[in-house]
Amino acid sequence: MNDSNFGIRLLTPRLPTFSFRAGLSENQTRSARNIATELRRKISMKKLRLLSLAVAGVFLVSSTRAASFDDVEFWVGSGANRAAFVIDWNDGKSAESLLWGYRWDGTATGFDMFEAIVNADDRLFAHIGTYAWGTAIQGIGYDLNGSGNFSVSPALNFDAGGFADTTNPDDARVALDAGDHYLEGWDNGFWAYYTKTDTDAAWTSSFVGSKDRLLADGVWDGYSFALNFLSSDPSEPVAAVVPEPSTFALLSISALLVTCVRRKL
Ligand SMILES: [Ca+2]
Repeated sequence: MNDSNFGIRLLTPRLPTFSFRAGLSENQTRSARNIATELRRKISMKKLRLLSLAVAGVFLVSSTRAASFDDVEFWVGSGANRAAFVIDWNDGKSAESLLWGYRWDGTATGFDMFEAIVNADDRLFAHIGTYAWGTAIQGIGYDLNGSGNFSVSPALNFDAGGFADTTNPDDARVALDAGDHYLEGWDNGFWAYYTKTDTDAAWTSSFVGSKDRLLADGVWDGYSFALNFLSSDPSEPVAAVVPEPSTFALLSISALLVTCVRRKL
């Protein structure tokens, strides 16, 4: 690590480290400086917000309901351990924030959970970038209106699991269907990574990237899009739903059942 990176790390101790690893381009260095400036501003704003919350706290406690594991409808994986996973686009489209669940045995990282959920949910898409310093989550999309169609412009070739892996992030990339979620960040924003130890804990900005985050039973991971590098905790999510079987699939199953019954006769 060189001196300038070290300085940025000191200024931004709670931001994901993958933003600040070695080999930064000029744009990335500029982005990192922007983050540091915004963080200083954010800390002042955060103090004001905390003060407001403290004053209004007695009213907030009774009206705020946090989502729990019981709210999860879309579970991915199997095993004795459970983690909850939230994505908050902060884009004004309802629902902005969605919830999934992940089960596993043995060892799993935050990225394992992210990868498994994107692969399992046909409505969820991710644009990642594999760099010498690590993996960046550049863009995340969701077929919010459930049309069965999802694409972005400038185009990306998503694989069968819903992943595109390129080192060409573009802040201007949008979902072609205006009813869908898609946000990508590099120069003007980023997907902020949050974690919490259990349902009732407060969200905190992750100290590490998702590949270095070891999951434990009961934890929560969340991604919240930070436009202009102004990050905010993931807001209370709505459960992502498991897609209904399509009419075609139902007809195929019916035909199969009829065939089986006939063969028995
Ligand atoms: Ca759509």
